[in-house]
Amino acid sequence: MKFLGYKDIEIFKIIKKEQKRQIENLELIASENYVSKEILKAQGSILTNKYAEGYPNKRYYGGCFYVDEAEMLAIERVKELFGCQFANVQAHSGSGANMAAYRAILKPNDRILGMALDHGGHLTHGHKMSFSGSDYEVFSYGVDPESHLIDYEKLEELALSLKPKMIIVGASCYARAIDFKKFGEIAKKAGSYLVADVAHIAGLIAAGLHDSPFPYADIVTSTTHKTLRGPRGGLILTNNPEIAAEINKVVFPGIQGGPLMHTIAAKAVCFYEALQPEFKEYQKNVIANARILANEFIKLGYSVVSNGTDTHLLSVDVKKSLGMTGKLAEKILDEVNITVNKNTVPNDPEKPFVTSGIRIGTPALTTRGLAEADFVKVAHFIDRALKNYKDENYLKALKQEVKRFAKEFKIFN
Ligand code: DSN
Repeated sequence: MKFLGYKDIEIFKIIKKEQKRQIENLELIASENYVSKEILKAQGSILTNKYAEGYPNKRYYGGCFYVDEAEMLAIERVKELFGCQFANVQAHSGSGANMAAYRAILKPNDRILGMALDHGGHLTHGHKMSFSGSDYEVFSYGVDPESHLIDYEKLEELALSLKPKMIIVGASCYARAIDFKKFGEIAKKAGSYLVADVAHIAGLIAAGLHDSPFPYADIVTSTTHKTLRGPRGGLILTNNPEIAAEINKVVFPGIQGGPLMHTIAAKAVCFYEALQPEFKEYQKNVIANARILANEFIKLGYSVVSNGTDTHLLSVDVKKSLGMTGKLAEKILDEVNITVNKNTVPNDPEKPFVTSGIRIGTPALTTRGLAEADFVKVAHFIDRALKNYKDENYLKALKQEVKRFAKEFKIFN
């Protein structure tokens, strides 16, 4: 392939290789997706040239009329999507959105209660290696060791005895529906703010297929690139005007400078797409496909965390099932063009870089048009790779089989 007209051939060759990988691999990372051509176009647009520190109609730069229109459109659309009154769409990422949410309602060293990382929580929910673990006094809740469901009774006990200033609900590896109403009741009894980080399930909520954290949460944060299928970025929502004003101050000038206007325009396209009826059909398929995948793994004798899923992801305990680590399973699957990530399982004896499990999500492949019968095939590809990994020739042949299968599905439809 010649790169006619390109000066920086090195980087465009790398992009081409990544494009090939995305076409020839089965992408099962639960937090990834394939965006539409229109989102790519907005993200790659000349809006990247514009500085716009501040907010629409209150900027520190001239020439912001058109980017103001883009940001206001993004705000109106996301408010409609999640049924709330205030939105900040400038957060560059989910972690930044969480930092802004916390700073809007907490002071340094305030007490917070979040889900433990090895139970499915997120680094920014109080892990000691993240800003959240060093800026605040952190306690954690988790899941029941048998059912792997959030232990609401224990959570309530902890909340009532600790009286944290904030409880954070949300997870990056929890396959079951979250009871936001119950979290709201517990937070109210404990006198705590409730922040919901819905990054993983935002698309399901937007489609009405998972309960909304509103009206229970004081603040809702999310990324825009997972089930929501938008550009890489963050957002923050609330119904409280005082908290909204604080959030805006914390995002800019508190922790960020100029907003990424090209990304904000791409977020507006994402919210437009998520408001269309087809988006609900897509999310229904995401859940149906995750269910079929979980059932197939159970039929094949695997130990699936929480014994199934209500969402877009599932977690397979490969240590319990096959005696191998999540790290090894991820590597074997990489060799046959199947992309997953190693992930801790509840009370994992292994470190987060090794783990006993793999996390598998259906958003990206559902976007490519795989249906339930295709996901049964995907489960069998994974099973065959993990059970035959010592046979190099077997893996080589399987890789070709997976590649042929993947190429049947376009990344743009
Ligand atoms: N890294 C994201 C995920 O994969 O779930 C969470 O930030």
